[in-house]
Amino acid sequence: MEMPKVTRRTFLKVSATTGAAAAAAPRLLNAMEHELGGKDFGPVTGAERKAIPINCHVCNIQDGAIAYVENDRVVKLEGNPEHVSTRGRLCAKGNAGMWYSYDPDRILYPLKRVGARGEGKWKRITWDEALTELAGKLDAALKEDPNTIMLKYGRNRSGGAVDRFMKTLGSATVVNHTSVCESSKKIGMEPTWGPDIETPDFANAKYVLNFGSNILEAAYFHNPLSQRVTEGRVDNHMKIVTFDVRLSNTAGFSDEWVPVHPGTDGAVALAMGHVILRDDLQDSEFIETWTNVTVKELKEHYKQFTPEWASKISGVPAETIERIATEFATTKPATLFTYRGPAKHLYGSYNERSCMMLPIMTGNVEKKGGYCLPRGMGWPQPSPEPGKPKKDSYLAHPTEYPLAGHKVSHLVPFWIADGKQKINVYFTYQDNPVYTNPGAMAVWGKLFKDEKLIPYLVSMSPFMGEETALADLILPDCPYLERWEPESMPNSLWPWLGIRQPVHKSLGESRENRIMMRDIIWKLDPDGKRGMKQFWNFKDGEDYMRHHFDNVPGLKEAGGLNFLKKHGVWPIYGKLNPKTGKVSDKTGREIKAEYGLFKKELSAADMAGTATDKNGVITKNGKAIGVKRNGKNYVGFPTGNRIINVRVDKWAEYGFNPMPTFKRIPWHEAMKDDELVMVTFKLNVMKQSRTAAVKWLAEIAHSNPMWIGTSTAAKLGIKTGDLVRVESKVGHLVTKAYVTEGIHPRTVAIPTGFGHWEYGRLATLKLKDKKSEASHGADDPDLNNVWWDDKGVHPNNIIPVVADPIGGSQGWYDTVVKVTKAGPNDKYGDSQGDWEKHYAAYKETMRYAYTGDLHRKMHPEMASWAGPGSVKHHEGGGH
Ligand SMILES: Nc1nc2c(c(=O)[nH]1)N[C@H]1C(S)=C(S)[C@@H](COP(=O)(O)OP(=O)(O)OC[C@H]3O[C@@H](n4cnc5c(=O)[nH]c(N)nc54)[C@H](O)[C@@H]3O)O[C@H]1N2
Ligand SMILES: Nc1nc2c(c(=O)[nH]1)N[C@H]1C(S)=C(S)[C@@H](COP(=O)(O)OP(=O)(O)OC[C@H]3O[C@@H](n4cnc5c(=O)[nH]c(N)nc54)[C@H](O)[C@@H]3O)O[C@H]1N2
Ligand SMILES: [Mo]
Repeated sequence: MEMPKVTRRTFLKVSATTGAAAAAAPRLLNAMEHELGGKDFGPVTGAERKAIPINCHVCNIQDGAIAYVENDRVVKLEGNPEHVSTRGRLCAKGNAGMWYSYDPDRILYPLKRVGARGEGKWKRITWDEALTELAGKLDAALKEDPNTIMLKYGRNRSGGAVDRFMKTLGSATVVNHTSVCESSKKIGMEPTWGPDIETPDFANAKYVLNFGSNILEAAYFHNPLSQRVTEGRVDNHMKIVTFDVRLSNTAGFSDEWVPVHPGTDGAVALAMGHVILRDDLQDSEFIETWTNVTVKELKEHYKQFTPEWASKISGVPAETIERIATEFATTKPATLFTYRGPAKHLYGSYNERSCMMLPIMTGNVEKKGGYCLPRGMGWPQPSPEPGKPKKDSYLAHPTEYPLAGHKVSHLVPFWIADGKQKINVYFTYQDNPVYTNPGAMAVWGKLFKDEKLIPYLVSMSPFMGEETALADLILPDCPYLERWEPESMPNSLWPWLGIRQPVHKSLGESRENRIMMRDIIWKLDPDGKRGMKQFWNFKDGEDYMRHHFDNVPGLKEAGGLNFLKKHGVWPIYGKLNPKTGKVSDKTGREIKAEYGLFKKELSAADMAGTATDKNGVITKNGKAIGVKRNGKNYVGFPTGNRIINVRVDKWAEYGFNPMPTFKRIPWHEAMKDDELVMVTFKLNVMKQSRTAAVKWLAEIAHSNPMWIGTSTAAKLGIKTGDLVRVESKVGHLVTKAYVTEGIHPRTVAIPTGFGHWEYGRLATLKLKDKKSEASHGADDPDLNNVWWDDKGVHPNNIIPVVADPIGGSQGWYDTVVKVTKAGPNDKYGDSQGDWEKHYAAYKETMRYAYTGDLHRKMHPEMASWAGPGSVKHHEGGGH
């Protein structure tokens, strides 16, 4: 039996934007289905135990899981052994996911604010009262301008429902959280090869370069990828080299940890490229065939990036750069992985592109053990679908950041304060910028307390997070174990579709997101006369899901949604061996993943009605669908010209360097001897703010001392456990020190996910407080067993906004600080940010935008660029 094919159409979708397209999915192997027989009973309750497959949503990896339920209560969560990406394994967070449901401070009823914003005084109201009040506000806003209705979402996995809701209202004011997440990585990758992420084939690689991703603890896909890293190391003697400012657990698991000065990965990667090209170790055929530059041009361009130059900037010895570059280029197959380390800086997009050039110039793309395109699947949306809003929104598409396709959400409060756009109703959904964004309470808290700027704040949330606590109206959403959602993640070489389904009855009066949004629309348009109701004709969440899944080719024949309800994932490629991770058919023969997706040939039917231009680009109905190379018609890469763009002409239009390059962070260059760079990082058992109330995780990690290097600490007279004062240009905090050899001497690092001032009694350690009358029926006796009294310190108040002028990303790892021993008036947990100073930082960062004066200063070459096609090779080399 052969492996189900990833068809060309699937690949196109996978690689195109995240927009939902119909899935043309692999053929299902019915024969491989497992029939579960018999019944299971809980040893304690004696009740029947049901096993319900879902996709996890404690963080955002969406691992395949199984919920075991007795008497309508979840007793255990485990990995789904049929899931081809996560293969029966779930991380610590995933195992603790039922505490999202059973959080004793969970919000179970609609709440209306009665005190001042943030005062914590609420009145329980009925759903009808809540919807009537909200509909009144929406009506008024719609009369003025639909764009005055804003929705900002964070971890949105609603499968298109949130966007549908806003389109139904006719508003384009939809903002996400991607600019505080990884957007400059995406913006570096997309114009280069199409998709916004890679799937490194660790299991089959011989050599791995990891720039700033904590694969084993965080990163996208840490569970599926860490399994493959382990396989590669154990079964394949793979070597892995990790560049990080600190000794993360991934760095510790690597063969080599190379500490870099924050923000300088791009320079190191360029210098490695220099060595590879200088020594003729590149894959010339791949470059000439599949990129838009010649080897000659590339060699010429990379001449300036010498290891000595990069060494001065990054602190990585030139010999190390030489050696690792040579090892990487001469060990095949090899791959690269990056995450937020290189990307979360002023010029993060440049860094990402410089890194991804390494697997490209060595021809490791889409090879077994190489740097592979992501594989995922889409699903159709129910029809009819609402059209695009009539007017665009500044907040969603700020003109100063034309290349930042994933938005610049962290500057939104300043833009609202500056009057760039008027807001009447602000919806928040799975988002907590008051805690998770730069400036935190000092910026977002100030915005939300201002009733002139935000007249009406509605939170759809099951939890009293820092943002929800400032709302006027709270609509109790269902946590992930109580709702229907479609899912797919390109987290292995095997594309899949999955679902979440309610595994127990929703608690209290909570309503799952798509039903809550449907009810809002129904209230606004009860008889359908406004034309809104037609888009929300769903009986319930399951009914909505049938529109997604019952007509997907392949899945349809297997049973559509019913198949997914039973298995949680589709397709089931074959029998998974949990020990080896291998998939085999009935006869025991291995089913292998496919490679070389860009080299799939277009069929005669595909070619019908196409035109091929002088560069070989094949278009059909005005859309590029492939590229002709060496007489063959290939599908190519999902870019505009179907090849890899080493030179991104679009960037030159706005005065950015279209070639792989590096720019220093000017304020890092000007750092004084007593200044350090503060970075933050994620711990394996915490997920930003969302895990705040999960008691099993809090018991493992509840505080976050600041890492500081041994020699640096010695100079400052600081020992582990000492109180330290950390001061940035926008504020200061007081925390404890953890002295370690495992960090670059010019860097300090604080884990995020701690120091809550809202999010219930456990997160805030206000254990003696009474529970709110609007929360859970039964209290949790474990709240009396909390033995720790340190909740940690949250760093975000003292982190200023920085926006990558290209990718729009927040420069989380750019903050310059001064660290001293705490003084007599400093108290542990102090954390002060100042709106005026944050505002000044916002003004400053916008000067780097392509319209700003610092852009012209940083890119003096701008004037001499004649635009696309006639690019001169400047930059790099020492400034
Ligand atoms: N356990 C857990 N897992 C998670 C999450 C979580 O909160 N907790 N969050 C999920 C989300 S939303 C995301 S976006 C991903 C993020 O996944 P990652 O990007 O892997 O995690 P981060 O901790 O953000 O940063 C990665 C590393 O970058 C390092 N670093 C900082 N500055 C630099 C630099 O200039 N150069 C280099 N080379 N390294 C640097 C940090 O020390 C850190 O170890 O993780 C996802 N998975
Ligand atoms: N200092 C620093 N800050 C960072 C980062 C960093 O590296 N350093 N990393 C950033 C990254 S990578 C990211 S992605 C962002 C994440 O930022 P956010 O998306 O704002 O944060 P989360 O904590 O994932 O979740 C936000 C809120 O969603 C709500 N929520 C949780 N589950 C549900 C649910 O089922 N339904 C509804 N309706 N609401 C729910 C909770 O109230 C929670 O507070 O944070 C960023 N913040
Ligand atoms: Mo993220």
